[in-house]
Amino acid sequence: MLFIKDLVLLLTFYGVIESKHFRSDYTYHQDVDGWLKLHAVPGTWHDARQRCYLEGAVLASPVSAYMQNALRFEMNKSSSECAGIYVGVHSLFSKGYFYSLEGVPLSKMPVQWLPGEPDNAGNNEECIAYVHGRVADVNCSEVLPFVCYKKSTENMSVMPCGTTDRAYEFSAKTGSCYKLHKTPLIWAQAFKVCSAEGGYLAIINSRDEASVIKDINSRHNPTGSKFEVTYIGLVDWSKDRVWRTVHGQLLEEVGYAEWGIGQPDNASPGEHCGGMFPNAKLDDYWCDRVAKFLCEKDPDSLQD
Ligand SMILES: [Ca+2]
Ligand SMILES: [Ca+2]
Ligand SMILES: [Ca+2]
Repeated sequence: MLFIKDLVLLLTFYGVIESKHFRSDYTYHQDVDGWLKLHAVPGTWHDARQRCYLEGAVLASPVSAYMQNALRFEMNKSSSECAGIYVGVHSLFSKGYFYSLEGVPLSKMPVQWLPGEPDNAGNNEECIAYVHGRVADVNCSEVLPFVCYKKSTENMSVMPCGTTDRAYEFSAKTGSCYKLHKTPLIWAQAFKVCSAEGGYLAIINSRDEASVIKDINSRHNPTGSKFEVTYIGLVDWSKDRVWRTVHGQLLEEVGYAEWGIGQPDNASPGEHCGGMFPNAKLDDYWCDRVAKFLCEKDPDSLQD
C-alpha cells in the first residue's frame, strides 16, 4: 500500500513539475498563469513579434495590472536602464486603433499615454512602446528590448524532446531530436528558426544519423524530387571551400562527409551553404535561395 501511495505522490509531483514547465529560458509567473522571457537585445517590433512566435510564445502586452507587474519584474533583469520595451500592441491594420496580438484593444488596458503621446510622428508610428504603466506610439522600425509571454494551457506537456513542440521527434538511434521545416527559408533565417526552437540546423555525425534523417525526409516527403535540397548546419563561412558545421567543427571531423554525386560543385555565382539531398548526401547550395530545412535538438537543451 505504501508503494502505491508513494507512486501517487510521485506522479502528483511529476504532474506539478510538468504543468509548470515550458522552457528553462522562461520564468513562470503565477499571477498571469504563464511564462515570460526578457529579450535584452533590442529588435524592431517585427523582429520581436517573430522571435516570440518562433519560441512558441507571443510578444507580451500590458493587458492587466498582473501582467504589468510581471513585465516590470522581467524588465528589472536588464542590466542597462530600460527606457522602454516593445509590447505586442500595434495599429498596423487599423491606423489609430491599437490592439494587442491577442486582439485586446489598448483602450481596455490599464495604461496611460506618456505626455505628448500619442502623436503619430511623421504619420509613421504604429507600434507601442511601454514603460511602467505608460505607453507611447513609436515607429515600428525603432529597436527596443521586448518580453515574450507564453500562457499556460491545458495539455501542455514537455515531450521526450524537452519541448512542447510536438513536431520534434526523438531518435533512440542517435539520442537527438529532429524537425523538418517544410516552409522554405533562406539559410540564415533557417538558422534563426532552429535557434529559437532551442536547436540548431542539423549536423550529420554518422552514417546511422544520415539514415535516420533520410527516413524522416522520406516520411515527410514521399513524392519529393531526389534533387530537392534541405538545408542543414553546414557553411563555407569564409568562402574558401572550407566547410564547417554551425558548431564550428570541420566537416572532415564530424563523422559524416559524403557529398552527392558531382558535389560540391560551387554552382555560379557561388554556393556557400550546406544542404542535403533526400538520400542524405551533402550538397553545397546558394545561401539566399529558399529551401526546406532540418533542425536538430538535444532533448535537454530547453530544460534545466
Ligand atoms: Ca509617438
Ligand atoms: Ca547530429
Ligand atoms: Ca551544389
